[in-house]
Amino acid sequence: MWIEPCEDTECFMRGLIRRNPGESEFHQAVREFVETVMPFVKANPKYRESQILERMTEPDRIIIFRVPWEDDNRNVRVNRAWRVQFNNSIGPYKGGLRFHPTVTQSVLKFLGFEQVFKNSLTGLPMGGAKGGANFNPKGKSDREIMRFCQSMMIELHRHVGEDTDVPAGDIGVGGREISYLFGQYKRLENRFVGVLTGKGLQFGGSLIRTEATGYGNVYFCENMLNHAGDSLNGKTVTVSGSGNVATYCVEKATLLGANVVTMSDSSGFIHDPNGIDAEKLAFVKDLKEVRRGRIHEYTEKFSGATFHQGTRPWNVPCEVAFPCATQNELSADEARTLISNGVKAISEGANMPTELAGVHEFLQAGVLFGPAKAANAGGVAVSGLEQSQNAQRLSWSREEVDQKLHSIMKDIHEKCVQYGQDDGFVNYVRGANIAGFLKIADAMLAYGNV
Ligand code: NDP
Ligand code: 2IT
Repeated sequence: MWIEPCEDTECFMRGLIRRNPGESEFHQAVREFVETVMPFVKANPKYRESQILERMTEPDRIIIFRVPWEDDNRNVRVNRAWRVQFNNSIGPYKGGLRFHPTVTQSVLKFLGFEQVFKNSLTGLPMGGAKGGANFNPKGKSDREIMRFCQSMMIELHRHVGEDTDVPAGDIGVGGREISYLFGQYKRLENRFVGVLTGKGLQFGGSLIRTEATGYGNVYFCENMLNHAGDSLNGKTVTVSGSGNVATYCVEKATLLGANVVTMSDSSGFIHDPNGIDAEKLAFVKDLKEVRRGRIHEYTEKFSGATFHQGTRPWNVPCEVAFPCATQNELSADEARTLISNGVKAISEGANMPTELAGVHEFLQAGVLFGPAKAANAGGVAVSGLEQSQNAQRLSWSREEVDQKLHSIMKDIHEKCVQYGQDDGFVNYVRGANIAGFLKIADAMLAYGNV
């Protein structure tokens, strides 16, 4: 008997939810994808009849393990860690590690799923994965972080490798954590290879990797605005977050002539109508990276700025918004507020920061909306360039890497336009999803029933 594959999103989602109960973030990421890709699959029998969407939404494997470690008071502590190896059709698994108390299997599955198509869009040979632990790095000493990373790598090293799976940073995992993880991998394997990206410059890291996600997001946004006959120059801009992605997004937007007026952390946001210039941003970098302080301290240093506890920056009028903190940090109500305040473009630095109903609001209102898998692909793209440099045992100059990042973001923009153009309006969500899908789907079909 021939089993008819689902031909509409609701039918498909019923099955997915039944197979993955309770995983709301994963359901959300898949729904956003399937809404735009299903009509394309339906129109192309080779994809539909091979159950390609059913296969693509099932990870290759998930590794779950215990991470025991000792805190500074010699208490034994235990966390849970995962590596979701989602799809390696077009290259070794690649994607970040997140350390945050909200990490669950659902969160890592949504991130791994997005990573597959994001990596495909970069044009580089990278499969998709994500990992992390429900470990809270806040308030931990450097030595506690070191012990945690070393313990995590004792298990993780069996599952990763330069041609197998190459992790990198994400929320709560930056240069310090990557260094501890890399050092431990090297001890365990007695091999010096590019098994992680985002490494220190002394041991195989790439110039511009630290800046790449934030810079790439701004390049993508500038591409969207230029395509619509506009630019960032002179625009009032809001940014959320004050971590790696937010910091370099603020830096590049300011360099392109924008006036960035907000940054945030999980306790609230600061509003500085005079703009967060290079000097103020240097203060934020030191505050968050070195002193590991809170964003409200900004207002003690710079007069004219205000702190808004427990709220997000989306009620501040702006022409361009860059959500760069975390998933679901911009609701449908906040989307409507941004639209009524005249927002022209949204470019997602974080992964899935906009609730799905908010995405629909922006698209209906004709706002330029750069979805995460396109807009924040610059980070993993430069990770891919770090892998190439490691494989060659060479280091490229800052200018060379930045120029490559520029052209990758431009190519991604062009792919989105190619598949998302609709009577003059570009639906970047559809464009990114279909362009990302095609390369993976064609590889999977070539491999047969995998
Ligand atoms: P960081 O850890 O450097 O910074 C995270 C920032 O977001 C901090 O300001 C943090 O505030 C805030 N934040 C984190 N969780 C929450 C939460 N639950 N509610 C409110 N605020 C929160 O991470 P990154 O800058 O690296 O990552 C930010 C986003 O960008 C994530 O969605 C990540 O997946 C995505 N991304 C990162 C890439 C990279 O290369 N690093 C590449 C592509 C995407 P606080 O200090 O209070 O915790
Ligand atoms: O979400 C992401 O793309 C990242 N956290 C970066 C992944 C990477 O491998 O550089």
